[in-house]
Amino acid sequence: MKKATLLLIFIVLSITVSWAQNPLIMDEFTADPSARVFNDKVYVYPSHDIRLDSGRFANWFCMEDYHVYSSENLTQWEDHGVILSQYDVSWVDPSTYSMWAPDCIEKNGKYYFYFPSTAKDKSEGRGRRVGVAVADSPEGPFIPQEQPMKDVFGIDPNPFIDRDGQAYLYWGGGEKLYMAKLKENMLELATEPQEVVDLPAKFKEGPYLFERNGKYYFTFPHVPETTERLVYAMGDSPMGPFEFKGVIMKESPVECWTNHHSIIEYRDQWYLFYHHNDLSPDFDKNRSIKADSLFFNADGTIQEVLPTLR
Ligand code: FUB
Repeated sequence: MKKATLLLIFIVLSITVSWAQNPLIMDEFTADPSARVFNDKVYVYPSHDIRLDSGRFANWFCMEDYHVYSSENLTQWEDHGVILSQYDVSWVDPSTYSMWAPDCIEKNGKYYFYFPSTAKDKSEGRGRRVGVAVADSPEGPFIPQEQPMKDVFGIDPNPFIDRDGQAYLYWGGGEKLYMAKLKENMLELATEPQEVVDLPAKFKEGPYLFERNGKYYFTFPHVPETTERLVYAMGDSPMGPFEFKGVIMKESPVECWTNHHSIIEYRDQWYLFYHHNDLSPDFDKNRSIKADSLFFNADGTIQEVLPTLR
């Protein structure tokens, strides 16, 4: 091969490698990445961390709006701007900063964006409600419903649509994780919330369900001792029973109390999206989203993913 050709290959490879960066977003703090494939593009719907130095929310999780990002190569991300702000949601108390981990799903050409608000809703005065905002495009504009979802109390909503078209919602936060079927309208529960049982004890949140080869993977962050690790259980139906299998990503080797993830297949490769506080080493509530390849064993179990460290 000619020297010039070799040089060209080297330059192309160098550019490709240097573009393949973690964290994915460098100019905002982002957390809780819910990745989805829409129209052959990857869209990520993260929480948008900010920081307040004083007042009731000083040095706590503070989020007031959501951006969506898209990419076709997982290295160059387009920021589509704010898709929903707490100030646009009529039932959210605007004196709070409470728009935690969201997720989005498509059904019949409509995009349903599920978001939790830890603020007390104005009608019932209860915190930890989940709202739905609807759009005609994955990039919005998302129009929020006038009221939070009935009977859903918690955080970290995760919608899933099975191959037969039945939709489900998973959520949690604390000691318990819940699931229920959704109605055809995607806005209301069709069944009573049911606890997902037979999971390890202690703190759990951020459920994320996906299907592969007829197996249903119920995945979630779990705190055995110090920080959150990502773990999973498997079952033969979207509502279990699920058998606990083990770890997808171990506890953080350096201090970041939370982790929160999603798992997608894109162009024949599976990926784990997760977060860490790479860009804010001294304050672990300003986080940054990341992604790494994920692989399965022949029996369908998941190989542990080692986080990219900076
Ligand atoms: O981002 C706020 C909370 O931290 C999320 O709801 C949890 O999953 C954890 O990542």
